[in-house]
Amino acid sequence: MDGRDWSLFLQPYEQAVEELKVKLKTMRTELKAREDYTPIEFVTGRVKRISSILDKAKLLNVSEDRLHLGIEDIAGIRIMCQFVDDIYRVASLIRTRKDLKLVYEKDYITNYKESGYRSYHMIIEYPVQTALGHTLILAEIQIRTLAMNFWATIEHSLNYKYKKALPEEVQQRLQKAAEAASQLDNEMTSIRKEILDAQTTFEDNSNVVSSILWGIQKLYTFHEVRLAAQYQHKFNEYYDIEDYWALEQLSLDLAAEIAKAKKNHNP
Ligand code: 0O2
Ligand code: 0O2
Repeated sequence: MDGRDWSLFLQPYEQAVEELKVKLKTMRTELKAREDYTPIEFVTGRVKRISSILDKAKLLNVSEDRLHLGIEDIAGIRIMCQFVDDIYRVASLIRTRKDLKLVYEKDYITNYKESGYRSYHMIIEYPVQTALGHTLILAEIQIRTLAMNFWATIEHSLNYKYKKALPEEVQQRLQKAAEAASQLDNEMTSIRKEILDAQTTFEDNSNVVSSILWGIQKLYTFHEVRLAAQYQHKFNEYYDIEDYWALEQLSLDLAAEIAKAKKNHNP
């Protein structure tokens, strides 16, 4: 090991992690305020421990004078999302930012690792202003769902405990558990889709109801009292049994009647 001043070497990484955490947490707050829903659940970050940096350098054959180039996750940011779709939304928001530069991306969701690991990784170049001037560092942003994070956190701690030599049988069970976590994510996505569809249907239904009631009012203004009463009667009948298909037809017929009445009224 050289006589490197580690606290000086790690300082820009510490600063980058702090800055990126603030920026991404702000993005979360901003999206929540603007859209009432945020694709970001929570953000964490860390600077890799010196022992972990040295272990990885040894594993990847990176010499000590090239750590800043060869180890891309000395600064690590992790973004947790509720749904898989949110991960891609967050990735595209990060891609458009002007305060960082994307170096490359790894989609370990579509191409999950043999271990079962799933996450979306973005390696970025980030400018840091230190007391000594401007410097560029590499950082890794991991984007994952809560289920992916649950799995990765436990798998990481088990691997740590067994010093990365997990018995074959345990590895297989972890692969199965990762599959189950992925199925959970898929199920949550489909439940969410159904809720969103139900919301749209609810809005469509209430639009049909208000358009019929407005139309009946309009018939009265054209003195089509009998017709208006007939439509009111049909509306009551369909509304009572919640037949929205019939209400939609009624709304179309009513629009045609109004057009006719308008013509008769102003020939
Ligand atoms: P917050 O917002 O800082 O309070 P190591 O395994 O040695 O590389 P270490 O030191 O064991 O990492 O990490 P630790 O202490 O388990 O976690 C520190 C924080 O960073 C945790 O969040 C982790 O969720 C997160 N984290 C850990 N490893 C990584 C990583 O490789 N990449 C990224 N991007 N984040 C990581 P806090 O403490 O709630 O965060
Ligand atoms: P730590 O302790 O979290 O910092 P590779 O050569 O493919 O093995 P590489 O090139 O370093 O890995 O990058 P990759 O594949 O993008 O992985 C970087 C980080 O992703 C890891 O950092 C982990 O945080 C996470 N990761 C990747 N694979 C797994 C896995 O199978 N299980 C878990 N729990 N996390 C994984 P480190 O430095 O390995 O670990």
